[in-house]
Amino acid sequence: MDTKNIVTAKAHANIAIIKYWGKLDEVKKTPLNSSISLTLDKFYTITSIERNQKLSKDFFYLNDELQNDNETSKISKILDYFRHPDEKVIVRSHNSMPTAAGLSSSSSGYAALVLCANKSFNCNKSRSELSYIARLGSGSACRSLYSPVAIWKCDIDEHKAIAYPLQCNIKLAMIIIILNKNKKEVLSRDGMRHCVETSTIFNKWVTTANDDAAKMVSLLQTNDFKAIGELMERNTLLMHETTLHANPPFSYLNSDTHACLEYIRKIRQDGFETYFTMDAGPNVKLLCRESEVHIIYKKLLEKYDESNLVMSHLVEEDYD
Ligand code: 2P0
Repeated sequence: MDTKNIVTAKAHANIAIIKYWGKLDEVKKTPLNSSISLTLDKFYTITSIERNQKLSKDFFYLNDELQNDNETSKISKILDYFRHPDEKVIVRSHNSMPTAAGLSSSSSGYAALVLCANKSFNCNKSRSELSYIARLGSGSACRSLYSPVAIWKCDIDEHKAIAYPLQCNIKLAMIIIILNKNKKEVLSRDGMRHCVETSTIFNKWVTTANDDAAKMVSLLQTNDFKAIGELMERNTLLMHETTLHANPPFSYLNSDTHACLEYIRKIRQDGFETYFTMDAGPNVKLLCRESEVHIIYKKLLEKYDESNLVMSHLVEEDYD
């Protein structure tokens, strides 16, 4: 009998245009607000699972580096939704982007893991079940099961939320400006919890973000790029403001981020219509109309080195 087999799956990272920031339930990762994201073709994780009956524990390699017990146990907990717990495996994941630098590698990581486990253990789980399990690893991962645009819709009265693809009538793309490839100092999970617990403007954030998500759903049906971009920027800046009103306050953004935002505002006045967003790190992501992304990329080359810019289109898969 063959004791060894390997299967592989790929999933893409997503960048939120309306941010998920705050949980009602830390274990189920029920969000306090709805979020909306774009699934990017250039940022992805490829994961393989090797089933081998001779193993007595799980092994997890990330970018060829063996991970410690703590990191491996996070993966094992997700695999337990698919397998008999006695069955141990070797998981190998490769990210196309720097890990843990606010470039959403955890979203594609957990999405690739559930897709791969579903195949490896012949589970036949539906995409919405996979999305739910991925979210238990990392909240934003539930959106990476859908493309090109996903919503993670929150029903706060029912204490639940589900992700699904969102209708979008405008062609969008993103340019990532990598200002810092290092691991972030405050993990998004810790920063989020700290803001929920101490930020004096957190209630305002939750109410506004839920309103923003509803508005964005409508705007994505239109061709009003200016309104989409401005709403994304307002939502981003309010999310980052919650960190400044936490106790103690902190920020994911640095002086390079602020200089970049100033530059973006300036080129926008010159007719390069692009809007910024930032996550749990200093890097800046720019929203562009797909038809203008090359012109904006070329403009950015006047200020940034090619090695720090990534132009990304959206993943065009269509899911049932
Ligand atoms: C987002 N972020 O919507 C927001 C914006 C960061 C800023 O989702 O604790 O790694 O695993 O649920 O998904 C990053 O947080 O957090 C994130 P957990 P996750 O993309």
